[in-house]
Amino acid sequence: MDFEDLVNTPRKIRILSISVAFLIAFPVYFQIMPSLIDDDLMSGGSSGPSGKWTVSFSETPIIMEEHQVLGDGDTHDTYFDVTTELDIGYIELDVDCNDNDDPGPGFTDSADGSSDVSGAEGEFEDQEASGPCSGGDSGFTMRWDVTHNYTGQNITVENMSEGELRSLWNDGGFGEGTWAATITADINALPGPVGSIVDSDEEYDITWTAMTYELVLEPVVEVET
Ligand SMILES: [Ca+2]
Ligand SMILES: [Ca+2]
Repeated sequence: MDFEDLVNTPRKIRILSISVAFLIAFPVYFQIMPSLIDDDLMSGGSSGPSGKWTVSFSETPIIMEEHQVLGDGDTHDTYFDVTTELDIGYIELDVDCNDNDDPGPGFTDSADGSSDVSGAEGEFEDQEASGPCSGGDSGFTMRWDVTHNYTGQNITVENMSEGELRSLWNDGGFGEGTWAATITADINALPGPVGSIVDSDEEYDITWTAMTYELVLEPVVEVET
Protein backbone atom coordinates (compact mmCIF):
# COMPACT_ATOMS: atom_id res chain seq x y z
CA MET A 1 0.00 0.00 0.00
CA ASP A 2 1.54 3.27 -1.06
CA PHE A 3 0.56 6.83 -0.22
CA GLU A 4 -1.70 7.00 -3.31
CA ASP A 5 -3.90 4.22 -1.83
CA LEU A 6 -4.30 6.18 1.40
CA VAL A 7 -5.58 9.35 -0.26
CA ASN A 8 -7.57 8.21 -3.29
CA THR A 9 -11.02 8.98 -1.82
CA PRO A 10 -12.28 11.95 0.20
CA ARG A 11 -13.16 9.58 3.04
CA LYS A 12 -9.63 8.20 3.22
CA ILE A 13 -8.25 11.73 3.20
CA ARG A 14 -10.51 12.63 6.12
CA ILE A 15 -9.50 9.55 8.11
CA LEU A 16 -5.84 10.21 7.41
CA SER A 17 -6.18 13.85 8.49
CA ILE A 18 -7.84 12.84 11.76
CA SER A 19 -5.18 10.19 12.37
CA VAL A 20 -2.41 12.72 11.84
CA ALA A 21 -4.15 15.18 14.16
CA PHE A 22 -4.29 12.53 16.90
CA LEU A 23 -0.67 11.59 16.38
CA ILE A 24 0.25 15.21 17.04
CA ALA A 25 -2.30 15.78 19.81
CA PHE A 26 -1.62 12.72 21.97
CA PRO A 27 2.03 13.34 22.82
CA VAL A 28 1.16 16.95 23.67
CA TYR A 29 -1.76 15.76 25.82
CA PHE A 30 0.38 13.31 27.77
CA GLN A 31 3.10 15.88 28.19
CA ILE A 32 0.72 18.40 29.77
CA MET A 33 -1.56 16.11 31.80
CA PRO A 34 0.90 14.96 34.51
CA SER A 35 1.45 18.57 35.53
CA LEU A 36 -2.32 19.04 35.94
CA ILE A 37 -2.80 15.91 38.00
CA ASP A 38 -1.68 16.05 41.60
CA ASP A 39 -1.73 13.40 44.31
CA ASP A 40 -5.15 14.34 45.64
CA LEU A 41 -6.77 13.94 42.27
CA MET A 42 -5.10 10.58 41.68
CA SER A 43 -6.20 9.20 45.05
CA GLY A 44 -9.44 11.05 45.71
CA GLY A 45 -11.54 11.26 42.62
CA SER A 46 -12.30 13.52 39.73
CA SER A 47 -13.24 16.77 41.43
CA GLY A 48 -9.99 18.70 41.21
CA PRO A 49 -7.12 19.33 43.57
CA SER A 50 -7.79 19.85 47.27
CA GLY A 51 -6.62 22.92 49.06
CA LYS A 52 -7.56 25.98 51.01
CA TRP A 53 -10.36 28.19 49.66
CA THR A 54 -12.34 31.24 50.57
CA VAL A 55 -16.02 30.56 49.90
CA SER A 56 -18.33 33.50 49.38
CA PHE A 57 -21.74 34.11 47.88
CA SER A 58 -22.68 36.74 45.33
CA GLU A 59 -26.31 37.21 46.35
CA THR A 60 -29.23 38.55 44.33
CA PRO A 61 -32.55 38.68 46.18
CA ILE A 62 -35.84 38.30 44.32
CA ILE A 63 -38.44 40.23 46.33
CA MET A 64 -42.22 40.52 46.14
CA GLU A 65 -44.13 42.86 48.46
CA GLU A 66 -47.84 43.14 49.17
CA HIS A 67 -49.85 45.29 51.57
CA GLN A 68 -53.22 44.08 52.77
CA VAL A 69 -55.74 45.64 55.16
CA LEU A 70 -57.68 42.86 56.87
CA GLY A 71 -60.52 42.85 59.39
CA ASP A 72 -60.86 40.40 62.26
CA GLY A 73 -60.82 36.83 60.96
CA ASP A 74 -60.23 37.90 57.35
CA THR A 75 -57.83 35.79 55.36
CA HIS A 76 -55.55 36.62 52.45
CA ASP A 77 -53.87 34.12 50.14
CA THR A 78 -50.44 35.24 48.94
CA TYR A 79 -48.48 33.65 46.10
CA PHE A 80 -44.80 33.94 45.15
CA ASP A 81 -43.71 32.57 41.78
CA VAL A 82 -39.99 31.84 41.65
CA THR A 83 -37.97 31.25 38.50
CA THR A 84 -34.23 31.81 38.33
CA GLU A 85 -31.13 30.64 36.53
CA LEU A 86 -29.16 30.99 39.76
CA ASP A 87 -29.01 28.72 42.79
CA ILE A 88 -31.54 29.45 45.53
CA GLY A 89 -30.20 29.81 49.07
CA TYR A 90 -33.51 30.16 50.88
CA ILE A 91 -37.11 31.29 50.57
CA GLU A 92 -38.50 33.59 53.24
CA LEU A 93 -41.98 34.94 54.01
CA ASP A 94 -42.02 37.90 56.37
CA VAL A 95 -45.30 39.40 57.59
CA ASP A 96 -44.99 42.62 59.58
CA CYS A 97 -47.70 44.66 61.24
CA ASN A 98 -47.88 47.49 63.75
CA ASP A 99 -51.13 47.91 65.66
CA ASN A 100 -51.19 51.47 66.97
CA ASP A 101 -54.95 51.92 66.75
CA ASP A 102 -55.84 51.28 70.38
CA PRO A 103 -55.07 53.98 72.95
CA GLY A 104 -52.75 52.72 75.64
CA PRO A 105 -51.35 49.22 76.08
CA GLY A 106 -53.10 45.96 75.34
CA PHE A 107 -55.52 44.82 72.64
CA THR A 108 -52.64 44.23 70.26
CA ASP A 109 -53.65 42.68 66.94
CA SER A 110 -51.76 39.71 65.58
CA ALA A 111 -51.05 37.79 62.40
CA ASP A 112 -51.42 34.08 61.80
CA GLY A 113 -50.00 32.26 58.80
CA SER A 114 -49.94 28.82 57.28
CA SER A 115 -47.94 27.95 54.20
CA ASP A 116 -48.68 25.85 51.14
CA VAL A 117 -45.45 24.60 49.59
CA SER A 118 -47.11 22.03 47.33
CA GLY A 119 -46.44 24.22 44.26
CA ALA A 120 -42.69 24.46 44.92
CA GLU A 121 -40.25 21.98 43.40
CA GLY A 122 -38.64 19.79 46.06
CA GLU A 123 -39.50 18.31 49.42
CA PHE A 124 -40.37 21.19 51.74
CA GLU A 125 -42.36 21.12 54.98
CA ASP A 126 -45.34 23.40 55.47
CA GLN A 127 -45.09 25.81 58.39
CA GLU A 128 -47.50 27.55 60.76
CA ALA A 129 -46.57 30.77 62.50
CA SER A 130 -48.10 33.70 64.32
CA GLY A 131 -47.01 36.83 66.12
CA PRO A 132 -48.24 40.09 67.62
CA CYS A 133 -48.43 43.35 65.64
CA SER A 134 -46.12 45.18 68.00
CA GLY A 135 -44.13 47.08 65.38
CA GLY A 136 -40.62 46.63 64.09
CA ASP A 137 -39.84 43.10 63.06
CA SER A 138 -43.07 41.77 64.57
CA GLY A 139 -45.68 39.52 63.05
CA PHE A 140 -44.01 36.34 61.90
CA THR A 141 -41.36 34.96 59.57
CA MET A 142 -41.17 31.63 57.79
CA ARG A 143 -38.03 30.41 56.11
CA TRP A 144 -37.09 27.38 54.07
CA ASP A 145 -33.47 26.51 53.25
CA VAL A 146 -33.25 25.38 49.65
CA THR A 147 -29.46 25.06 49.79
CA HIS A 148 -28.76 22.97 52.89
CA ASN A 149 -27.71 25.11 55.90
CA TYR A 150 -27.45 28.25 53.75
CA THR A 151 -26.15 31.35 55.59
CA GLY A 152 -24.53 33.45 52.86
CA GLN A 153 -21.57 34.07 55.19
CA ASN A 154 -18.03 33.98 53.84
CA ILE A 155 -15.99 31.09 55.15
CA THR A 156 -12.56 29.58 54.64
CA VAL A 157 -12.22 25.84 54.17
CA GLU A 158 -9.22 23.54 53.94
CA ASN A 159 -8.50 20.22 52.27
CA MET A 160 -11.44 20.43 49.94
CA SER A 161 -11.66 20.34 46.18
CA GLU A 162 -13.70 22.66 43.99
CA GLY A 163 -15.99 19.77 43.11
CA GLU A 164 -16.62 18.98 46.78
CA LEU A 165 -17.42 22.63 47.51
CA ARG A 166 -19.81 22.91 44.56
CA SER A 167 -21.58 19.76 45.69
CA LEU A 168 -22.04 21.30 49.18
CA TRP A 169 -23.43 24.62 47.94
CA ASN A 170 -26.13 24.20 45.35
CA ASP A 171 -29.91 24.04 45.38
CA GLY A 172 -30.10 20.61 43.78
CA GLY A 173 -32.41 22.06 41.13
CA PHE A 174 -35.13 22.72 43.74
CA GLY A 175 -36.97 25.78 45.04
CA GLU A 176 -38.56 27.11 41.87
CA GLY A 177 -42.31 27.14 41.47
CA THR A 178 -45.13 28.73 43.47
CA TRP A 179 -44.78 29.35 47.19
CA ALA A 180 -48.03 30.22 48.91
CA ALA A 181 -49.42 31.09 52.31
CA THR A 182 -52.69 32.11 53.91
CA ILE A 183 -52.60 35.02 56.34
CA THR A 184 -55.35 35.45 58.90
CA ALA A 185 -55.92 38.69 60.81
CA ASP A 186 -56.64 38.62 64.52
CA ILE A 187 -57.94 42.04 65.58
CA ASN A 188 -58.22 42.88 69.27
CA ALA A 189 -60.03 45.92 70.60
CA LEU A 190 -61.94 47.07 73.67
CA PRO A 191 -65.13 45.02 74.00
CA GLY A 192 -68.35 46.59 72.80
CA PRO A 193 -69.28 48.93 69.97
CA VAL A 194 -66.70 51.57 70.88
CA GLY A 195 -63.87 49.05 70.51
CA SER A 196 -64.79 48.17 66.95
CA ILE A 197 -64.84 51.87 66.07
CA VAL A 198 -61.42 52.41 67.64
CA ASP A 199 -59.82 49.37 65.97
CA SER A 200 -61.49 47.21 63.36
CA ASP A 201 -58.60 46.20 61.13
CA GLU A 202 -54.87 46.10 60.55
CA GLU A 203 -52.46 46.59 57.64
CA TYR A 204 -50.19 43.66 56.96
CA ASP A 205 -46.91 44.09 55.05
CA ILE A 206 -46.14 40.83 53.27
CA THR A 207 -42.63 40.31 51.89
CA TRP A 208 -41.47 37.23 50.03
CA THR A 209 -37.75 36.81 49.36
CA ALA A 210 -35.93 34.23 47.29
CA MET A 211 -32.23 34.70 48.02
CA THR A 212 -30.37 33.54 44.94
CA TYR A 213 -26.60 33.34 44.68
CA GLU A 214 -23.55 32.46 42.69
CA LEU A 215 -20.88 30.53 44.54
CA VAL A 216 -17.54 32.36 44.48
CA LEU A 217 -14.51 30.13 45.15
CA GLU A 218 -11.04 31.58 45.46
CA PRO A 219 -8.02 29.41 46.19
CA VAL A 220 -5.89 30.72 49.04
CA VAL A 221 -2.23 30.80 48.07
CA GLU A 222 -0.09 30.73 51.17
CA VAL A 223 3.37 32.20 50.75
CA GLU A 224 5.94 30.48 52.90
CA THR A 225 8.42 32.83 54.57
CA1 LIG B 1 -55.87 46.31 68.35
CA1 LIG C 1 -55.42 47.50 64.37
